[in-house]
Amino acid sequence: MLESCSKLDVMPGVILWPEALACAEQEALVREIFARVEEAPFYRPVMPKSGKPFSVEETNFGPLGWVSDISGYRYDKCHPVTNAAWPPIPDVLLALWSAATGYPAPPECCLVNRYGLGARMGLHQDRDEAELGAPVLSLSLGDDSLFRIGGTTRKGPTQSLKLRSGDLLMFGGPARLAFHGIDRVMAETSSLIPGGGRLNLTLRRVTPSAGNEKTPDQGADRASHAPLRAGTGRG
Ligand code: MD3
Ligand code: FE
Repeated sequence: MLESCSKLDVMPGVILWPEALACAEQEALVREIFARVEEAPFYRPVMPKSGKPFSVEETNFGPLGWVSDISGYRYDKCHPVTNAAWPPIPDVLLALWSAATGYPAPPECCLVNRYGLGARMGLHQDRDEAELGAPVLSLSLGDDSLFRIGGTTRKGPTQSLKLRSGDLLMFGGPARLAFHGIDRVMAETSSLIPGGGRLNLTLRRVTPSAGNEKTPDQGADRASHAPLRAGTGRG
């Protein structure tokens, strides 16, 4: 997987594989996603404290799901509406994770964001994961979108990148704590998703893998495996 896909260095720590999944693979994955959504429906999270609703709807696959409610952000084993365990992560995504990241343990969370008309995601950092040494892997499906990424502080320059259906992005090393967001989605640029719009799937390692934990003696150095191993042997 990914062997036949060209790879672009976007900025330090960010690698893009344009069209990592072919059209038929995207269609098959969308069917798998919507089968899982039957048991883990999309819901609209709210912001901590303010209770303001997100413009995206979300669900998760895998042993842990990222959730947001009035009390805060956290990873949870259960869907907040059904209270059921999240469905498993589709195999094709597990294969992309190991091919792209080389991380020695599987992702624990696949957060699914659904962007309908006018949905966006403001600039933010992803730092709710205890394991910040693992990269985050993002797959875009459906309508094109305008993605923005900056540095590790909220102010400062940003770069914009158009993301198309099937594009795979990896964020590791110096980019793992970069501020990023989705400025807009270009409506009706793809017919992949039933009902239109865009899906983004992010694969995350939440807890350190065995042998990669920090101990009092062995601090951050040992916890960080080579974050961009996917860079070896391809492209
Ligand atoms: C850079 N999602 O779910 S994907 C998110 O398209 C999120 O739905 C956006 O930001 C989306 O948190 C952007 C690209 C992305 C995802 C996670 C990252 C970039 C990242 C984590 C760390 C650094
Ligand atoms: Fe994010």
